[in-house]
Amino acid sequence: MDYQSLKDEFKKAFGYEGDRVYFAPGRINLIGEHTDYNGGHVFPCAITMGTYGVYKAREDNQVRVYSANLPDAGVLTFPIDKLDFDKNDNWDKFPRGVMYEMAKQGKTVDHGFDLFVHGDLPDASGLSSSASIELLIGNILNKEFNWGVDQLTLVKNGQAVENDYLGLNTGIMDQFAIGMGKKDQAILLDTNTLKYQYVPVELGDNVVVIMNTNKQRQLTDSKYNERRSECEKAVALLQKGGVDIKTLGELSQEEFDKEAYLINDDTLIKRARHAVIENQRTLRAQKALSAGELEEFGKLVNASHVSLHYDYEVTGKELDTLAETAWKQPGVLGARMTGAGFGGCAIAIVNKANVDDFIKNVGDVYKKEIGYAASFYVASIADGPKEITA
Ligand code: GAF
Repeated sequence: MDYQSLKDEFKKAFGYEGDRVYFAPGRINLIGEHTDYNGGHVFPCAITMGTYGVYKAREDNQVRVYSANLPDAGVLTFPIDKLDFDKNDNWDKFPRGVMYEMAKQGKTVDHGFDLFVHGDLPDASGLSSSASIELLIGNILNKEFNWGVDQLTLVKNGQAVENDYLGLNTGIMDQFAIGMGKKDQAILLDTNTLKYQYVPVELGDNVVVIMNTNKQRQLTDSKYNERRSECEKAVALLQKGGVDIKTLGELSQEEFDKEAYLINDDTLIKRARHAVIENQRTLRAQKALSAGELEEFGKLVNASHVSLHYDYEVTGKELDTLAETAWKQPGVLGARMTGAGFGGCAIAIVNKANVDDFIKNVGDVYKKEIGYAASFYVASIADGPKEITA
């Protein structure tokens, strides 16, 4: 989306010119799924698809927001000092939540503003449209109101919006990937310590293809919270048996195999096994990628999907159809679901020469098996939030 058309859209929504244009990316996760709330490693990157925002200060105390993605909601208005969570809120829960959580740190606004947003991330697709809007708004307000806070503060604030304001027990991966994103780099993040390193994504003749199931999101939030509490129960049982850990990310596979009997519940053992082995697999995958061992990297990506299918049980027919069909195509190094699962998107690493056939073949099989079409996009790995100029 270009600068001028965003400014034009602002004018159409509010009837006068907006001032500045900003952008925050979405994200894909290469590997390390459902490890971030288990103290493990994740390996995501920001992408060029994301959310744009056009800002204009107001002289009164009203905030007015309009989303081109949700035109039926119209212009939503709230005063700068009425930020409490209201379950009837529309998408303005995001600006209100960002402002509510930042106010806890003394970062407030002293006048209202108009904000137009337009995202090119497919809605509820597992590419983190929520974290994208949280970081977009955090960065806009940081700049416009001279808060002077660093990106990590805005990242943690985005997570606080999810956890404390909206009541979703997500980890920090999405906000971190978006806030700290760097062009052509993935981020290996240790969610226990928040230590991280940038890792060049050098895939040779291959590209990352995003495959969207287009599945309507159902029960994702409650299932997500259920998985998280299953892992917490497994940790509590290990602790009760004398294992000295706070999170599953602290265990090696050997240690886990030795102590798993203490969990004494088949479902909880499976959940914990995924979290432990996926964490180790993520470290191996980063090493393989950095060493240029792309086939090994692809195999680990596939193994991640298998574990998310059998042990974590968050894939479902749509994501399985995409990944399993992708594995059979020529020129494919690996494929797996990305994000929370239960729908949303998968990724595949595909040789450039095979991409057109890949999209056609996987698309045909998906339509036949599932009854509606999947969508495909070639991903480009992008920088984090920024201001856009003409
Ligand atoms: C969602 C969450 F928001 C992340 O924190 C992470 O847990 C992911 O699901 C699964 O890896 O995107």
